[in-house]
Amino acid sequence: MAERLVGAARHAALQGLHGWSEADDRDAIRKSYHFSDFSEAWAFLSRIALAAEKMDHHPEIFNIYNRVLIILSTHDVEGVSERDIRLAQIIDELAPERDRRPPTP
Ligand code: H2B
Repeated sequence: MAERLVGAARHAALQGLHGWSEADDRDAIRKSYHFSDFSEAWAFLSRIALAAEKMDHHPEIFNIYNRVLIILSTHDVEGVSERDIRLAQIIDELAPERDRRPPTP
């Protein structure tokens, strides 16, 4: 059974991630990505899907064309657990360079 991450352990876990932030409206973490087109965005999502199935932990995914928003939480604890941190790390490894918007000219 997962445990909800709180206090110092939660702080340390979030510090170890790259570009993830706390959701405003609930206990969850979120990160947005920006790709060059829909095809690249969907390839990323396909890889996330395989990783999520493998660990039996599934992100909330929102996609508009080349933009992707991922939200992670653990239903059982109604909050963030180590499982979310692990999946966030895996997702970061899948697209390390794609988490920022390209600079505007
Ligand atoms: N995904 C997420 N994000 N949170 C969960 O608590 C969760 C999940 N639970 N995927 C899993 C599946 C659970 O429902 C199954 C029964 O293992």
